[in-house]
Amino acid sequence: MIRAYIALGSNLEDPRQQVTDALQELRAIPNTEMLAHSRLYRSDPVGPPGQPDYINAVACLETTLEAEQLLDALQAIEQAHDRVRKQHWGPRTLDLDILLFGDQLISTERLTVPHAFMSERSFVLYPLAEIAPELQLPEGTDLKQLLSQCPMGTLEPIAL
Ligand code: A4P
Ligand code: MG
Repeated sequence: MIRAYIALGSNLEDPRQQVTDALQELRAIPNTEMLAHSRLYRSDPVGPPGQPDYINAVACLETTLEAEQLLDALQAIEQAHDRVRKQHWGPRTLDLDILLFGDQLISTERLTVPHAFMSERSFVLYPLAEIAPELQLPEGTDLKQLLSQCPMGTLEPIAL
């Protein structure tokens, strides 16, 4: 059993509903159980300007899948949400990223884990801290330390 943390993000076509539906769909992944998820958060877009606000959340899964099998399942959910890949860091109906996969360090063509930008992004760190406040990253950094270096900015929890 591996504990994996998944970041959810959407800024198109009713983002709040996209993320709420995706949380249900994560529960349906085979050989996988959802242990917890954060509230939904609203944040300003990071990346190309002029795109709508994002809704973000983080979920904790327990799985017997391999990391790439979990990525397959996440990408199938993205596809089902009519995700069209256009612009890097551009708007999307649903983005599902593997933040952490146990304490594994993964660097393959398809996967970089821990996720490349997680330690700088308030929309990842604050929802993550809500469900795993004592978390330590694979290389020993405390989540609390990352939070202390990352202002919350415009990020705000929204009522479910
Ligand atoms: N890939 C590599 N590592 C991973 C991983 N740990 N988890 C590969 C998931 N996928 C991973 O992803 C491209 C490829 O990354 C996949 O095929 C997979 O094999 P993508 O989602 O199609 O492409 P992208 O949009 O260029 O990259 P990515 O990483 O999803 O973008 P980011 O960095 O997540 O940025 N602002 C706010 N406020 N909230 C947001 O959620 N999100 C982004 C997207 C930008 N600005 C944002 C937000
Ligand atoms: Mg992605």
